[in-house]
Amino acid sequence: MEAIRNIVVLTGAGVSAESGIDTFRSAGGLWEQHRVEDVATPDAFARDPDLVLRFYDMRRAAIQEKAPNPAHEALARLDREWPEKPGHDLLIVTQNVDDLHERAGAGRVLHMHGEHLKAWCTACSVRSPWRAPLIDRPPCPACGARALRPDVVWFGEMPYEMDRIYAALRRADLFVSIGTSGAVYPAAGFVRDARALGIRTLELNLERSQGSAWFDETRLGPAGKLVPAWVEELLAD
Ligand code: BJW
Repeated sequence: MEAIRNIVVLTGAGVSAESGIDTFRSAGGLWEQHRVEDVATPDAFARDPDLVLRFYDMRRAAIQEKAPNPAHEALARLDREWPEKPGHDLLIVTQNVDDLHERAGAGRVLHMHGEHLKAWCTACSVRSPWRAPLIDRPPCPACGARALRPDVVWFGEMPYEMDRIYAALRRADLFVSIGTSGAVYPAAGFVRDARALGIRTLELNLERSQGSAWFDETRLGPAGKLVPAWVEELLAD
């Protein structure tokens, strides 16, 4: 087997589950009787902004009470110990909008679905660090307009930094998907993109994801156990 030099890791809500953050499709995927697909859309925000802002205010407050778990810590270890030099790299692409990868110490993290701890001004387009509620329509720190929205990617919007993700995939020789159901595109399609590029693919998840059949290998179990074991194995090689 050829040596691994370039790794793209994709993480989803399952990585943060053991930190006490609910996944999207657990408990029937409902929040106060609303499906995530009915709250996380530009149309929902236009129709009922208070409902959507309340949903995000609650989750922004909740993540600030949570701590990274052994899966985040193992990926931070990989980030520290995996060399960054020509022809050798790592990119952790996360669909998660929490900051637990960063709080565990990982640096090479790309938030393709945005971040809870940022607000985006729809008047001036500036994104500002944000920890407080948005429900009272606070002014934008940059322009003063009361036009802030959560800086997250809703259904129908373009995920962030897709060019950088596809460029990393083209260079990669290993694609690892951790704790994601494979229900939401374009992330759900990365495994097929990786296969088409001839990249080895590995899935670490509690149960088989929707795209499981596309992976060369699947390991089933909690991320807090599987990820430290996989990182140990990779660094020992
Ligand atoms: C554990 C565990 C433990 C539990 N250990 N594991 C028809 C067909 C195909 C596509 C479409 C379609 N109609 C519309 C679309 C496109 C749409 C889409 O995919 N819809 C689907 C519902 C079909 N996608 C979009 O609109 C995206 N934009 C787009 O496509 O733009 C056009 C484009 C074209 C071409 C290239 C590029 C772009 C935007 C998607 C935005 C998603 N936004 C959300 C909300 C973010 C803000 C917020 O947090 O509120 O992102 S939705 C939600 O789902 C969130 C997540 O990041 C995302 C993925 O969820 P994830 O992480 O997989 O969580 P779960 O809950 O689904 O799964 C958890 C997994 O963990 C499970 O498998 C568990 O078993 C496991 N697990 N505990 C390990 N302890």
